[in-house]
Parts: sequence; C-alpha cells; structure tokens
Amino acid sequence: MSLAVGLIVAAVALPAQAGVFPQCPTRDPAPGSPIVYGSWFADGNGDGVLRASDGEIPNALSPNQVCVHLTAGDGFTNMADGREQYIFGFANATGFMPMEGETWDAVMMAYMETAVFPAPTLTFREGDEVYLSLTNVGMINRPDLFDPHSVHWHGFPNASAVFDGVPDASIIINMGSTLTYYYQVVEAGTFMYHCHVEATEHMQMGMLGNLYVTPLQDAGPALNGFTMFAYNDGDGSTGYDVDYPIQIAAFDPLFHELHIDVQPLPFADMDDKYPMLNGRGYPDTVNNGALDPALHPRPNAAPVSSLIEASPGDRILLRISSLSTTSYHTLTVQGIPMQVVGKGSRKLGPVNDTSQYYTTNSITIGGGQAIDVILDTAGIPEGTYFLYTTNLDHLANEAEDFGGMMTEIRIQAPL
Ligand SMILES: [Cu+2]
Repeated sequence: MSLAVGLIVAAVALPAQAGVFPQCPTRDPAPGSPIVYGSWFADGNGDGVLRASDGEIPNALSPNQVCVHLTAGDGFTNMADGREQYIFGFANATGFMPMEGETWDAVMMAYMETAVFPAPTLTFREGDEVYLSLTNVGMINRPDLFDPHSVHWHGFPNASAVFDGVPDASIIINMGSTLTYYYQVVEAGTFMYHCHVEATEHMQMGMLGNLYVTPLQDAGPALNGFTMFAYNDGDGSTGYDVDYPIQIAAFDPLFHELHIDVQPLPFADMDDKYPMLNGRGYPDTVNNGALDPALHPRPNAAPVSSLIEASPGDRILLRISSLSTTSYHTLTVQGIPMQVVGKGSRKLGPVNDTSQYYTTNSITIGGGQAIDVILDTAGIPEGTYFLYTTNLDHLANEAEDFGGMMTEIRIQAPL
C-alpha cells in the first residue's frame, strides 16, 4: 500500500468525535444571575428528573422543561428464588455531575454495571418539553460486544423520526457517547419505553421501562370528585385516587446466563421461565421494603414493588403494559371488577355518544400493548385481593410451583 493510500485510509478510519455530554439546554438561572456550574444538573429533590416546578432551578424561557439523564449498559439482578440473571438495562443518572477537574466521561465509570430491571420509571406531564440524554456506558462483562443502545418511546407521536430510536431509521448511541432526545409531550396516556437495538435480544435482556404521561386535566378543577385522571376525559370518568404502573415481562434464564459468553441462538427458542410484574416474581412483588439480601445481593437491581395499597372506596388506576418478547399474558383480579378505560395509550370511545368503557374480569395483553384498568373499590370489603395471571405456567419462579406473575391489592382504612 502506498503512503498516500495509507494516509487516506487512516483519515477515513479516524473515529468520529464522541463523548458524554448530557444536555439540559436552557436550564440556567434568571438573566443576570451567575450560572453556578456545580448546581446546574443537581436533582434537588432526588426524584430522578429536573423540573422547575419541583423547586429546582426555574427557567423563565421554558417553564415546562424536564431533563432526564439515563445510562445504558449491563448489570445483574436476581429472581425471586435468588437465581442470578445477567441483564442489559438502563439506570437513572440524573443529577450526576463530574467532580472538579473531571470531564463528563466520569459517568462511564460511575454507572458501569448499574443496570436495573425494570428500567427507571419515567413520569411526565402533558405539555412537558423533555430533554432525555442517553449515555451508553458499555457492557463491562462483555468487552467483545460493542452494541449501541437507544430509547424508543413506544406508541408515542414523535416530532421527528430521528428521536424514535429505531436503528435503521434514526440515531443509535455507541459506547462512550451521549444523545439528547427531545420530546414534545403532547398526549397523556400509558406508554412504555425500551431499547430498539437488536430489539428481541436487548428487550429480553431487560431494557424495558414504564413511562406514562398525566393529562392537562389534572391541573384543572375537580371533576366528578377527582383531581387526577388517566386521560383528558371531560367528565371525570377516568378519575382515580391511586395509580400503579404494572409492567409485564419475563426472563428466559438460559438466555441471560449464556449471554455472559455469547448470544444464544436461535431467538425462536426463547423459553421464559420467570414471569414478572415490574421486574419481580411473587412474593417479591408485594415487598415494599428491603428484599432478602441472601437472595438479592444487589439491593438496587430490582427497585420496583408492585404492592397495590388503597383505602376503602378508592378508585385504583392500573397502568398495565407488556413488553414481552415471547408470550401473551392474561391478568385477572378476583373480587373487584376491572373497568377498562384505555387501550394503546388512548382513552376508549365514546362511539356514537356511547361509552366504550367495559367491565371485565380479565385482560389479555401482548408485547407492545398497554391497557388502563380502573378498580373501583366502592362496596368492596377491606382485605387482601390478588392481581395474577391465569396462565398457570406463569405462576412460577421456574422450578418453584408458586410465585411469578402475581401481586396483592390490600384495601385497608388508614390507621
Ligand atoms: Cu440496547
């Protein structure tokens, strides 16, 4: 190879500029006030988002601005029987700031091997302008893998396809790089998010999160006695007292364990043995305290309890979503009617002035679907009820013949 050709090849092969730089573009103090770098990204109330109305630094230019910083990488979690599972996943790095003298690349070390399952729940309000920065911190347990990652907000009407996260149609993020997604949050509803890179693999590996948007109607006058609603319904018919996101997913343990060495193929052989709600199998689903450290040596890896608590007479909104890569799942509640008010991130009906809400005792949901269910506990005696799957093979933590996709609804008057 001649020197000239060699130089051309070398120039073409130079890596593109990349680096960690989360953006929260207009987050700065009032005009004339000094920018205090150390507090620029501080998450004052620790809720995982930066939002002016939370009492953090207000921004006169964009009062509805919300900033979130997620990382994507790998980690480990444990099933209800203690079995360790290797995962790909997200973590919430909002509020992380480099120390003096460091660059933003410090987030790479700080968030290495910190993936959680499910991914951090994201809650936005209709009208928000969201700047979501995603940093790929790499998969430290798979140094041979250089997979990119992305955020795909499922079912959401993106302003621009470039923020959709689908690899063949938008940007995906390489190790050591950051992309700040921009979303105008124009619709309320129950959504979900996941990585869309090699989607079947990265989703089975755990890159799945709850995401929902509360409606503008919440900021208006009470309707039908409620101040919180699933949708802008105009009549208070989706009003609720308490709401719970319920994410359906399941792990194939061999797929996760073999992943330490190589991607097991073919994916058509995936066989989920650990069905879960919000990343836990029963009885972990009802534990809203610390998990047993003997079975869960990484206490932060499965952070979401699915215990549903309400006072007698409350209306409970269940924001149910499935990102299962293998199966349909059926959920039922014994003793409390399930009223379906929304599907696919949309309120149902009305059609020809007739409400399309319906009451049922079970819902069946496939991967990528969301269903909003209201449990009206008026007239229901105090006590413990069960939300569980009627697919009996999903009521197991692999070899254990109990557990899996089940949680409890505890209706009790406040003490
Ligand atoms: Cu990914």
